[in-house]
Amino acid sequence: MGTDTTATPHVDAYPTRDKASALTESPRQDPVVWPGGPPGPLSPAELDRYGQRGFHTAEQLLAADEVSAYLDELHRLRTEPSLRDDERAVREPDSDEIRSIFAVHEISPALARLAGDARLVARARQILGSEVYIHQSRVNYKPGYGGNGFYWHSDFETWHSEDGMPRMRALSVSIALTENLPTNGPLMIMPGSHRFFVACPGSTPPDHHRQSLRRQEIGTPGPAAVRRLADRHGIAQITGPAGSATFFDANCMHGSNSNITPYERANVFIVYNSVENTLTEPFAAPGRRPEHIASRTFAPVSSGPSPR
Ligand code: 6CS
Ligand code: FE
Repeated sequence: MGTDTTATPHVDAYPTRDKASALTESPRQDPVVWPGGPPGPLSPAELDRYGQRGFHTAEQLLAADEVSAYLDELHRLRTEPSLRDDERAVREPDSDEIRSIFAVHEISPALARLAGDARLVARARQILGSEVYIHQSRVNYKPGYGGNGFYWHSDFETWHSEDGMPRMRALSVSIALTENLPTNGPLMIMPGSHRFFVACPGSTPPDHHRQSLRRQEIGTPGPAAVRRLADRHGIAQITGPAGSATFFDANCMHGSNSNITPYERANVFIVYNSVENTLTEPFAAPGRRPEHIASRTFAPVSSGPSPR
């Protein structure tokens, strides 16, 4: 099921980078919780709070035995010889350590089961108001003793610019497979920042992902915008026990610090996009990114066993 770009004009609702007339901040033009979705496990109050803050944490969504099995799989993948020179494995900018592995739901049958788990998919469908497909999956290893962080950014700004994602109708689920402490580089989100689109400076170089996934510069907001958002929204640290799952809107301003503690922070991220929001052509980049980063297979996820 492709996208006929001749029929639908390539309307850029969120100009940024070299398409932005000024480094402005503009109001979100899309719902956060989309209407028309199937019923699901989130209560009206939880949906309302997600709409306001841009994220929701389901504490200990996975049982301890599931966490242990998935963490073993992450450790296996990190040393898997066949991934050694695979472009889906992204290394740290200043070492040979693996920083992330993309398309893990295609590499690992165990992580494919996680990506199709009804406890995740049911919540995504409920929030996005439609069937969903997997736009991206990845493991972010943040080993102890110096695992690097991720500077402030909106995922949607990148997915819009570089992947051609038209509207804000996607979300990420960050599944903690180790305890996320205040000290070991947890995800930080500015609550409510998802309601504003921040245009970023610069223009996207060819094959930008080769740089941006190691240390992102283009596609990050300027210091004044970061200061304005932080002063207005504050910064929430997403901490919690292993097994917790945080659902966050594609446009949340978020980032994470490096991890110099001895306690690794290993999370799996699954990105669900609405089947009504499939990728077109990049809005501010010279070409498409590879499909292991931005899937162009738009078949709806068929979710697995019913939520526990
Ligand atoms: O470019 C991307 O798609 C990735 N970059 C970051 C920093 N977060 C989202 C995603 O993994
Ligand atoms: Fe991100």
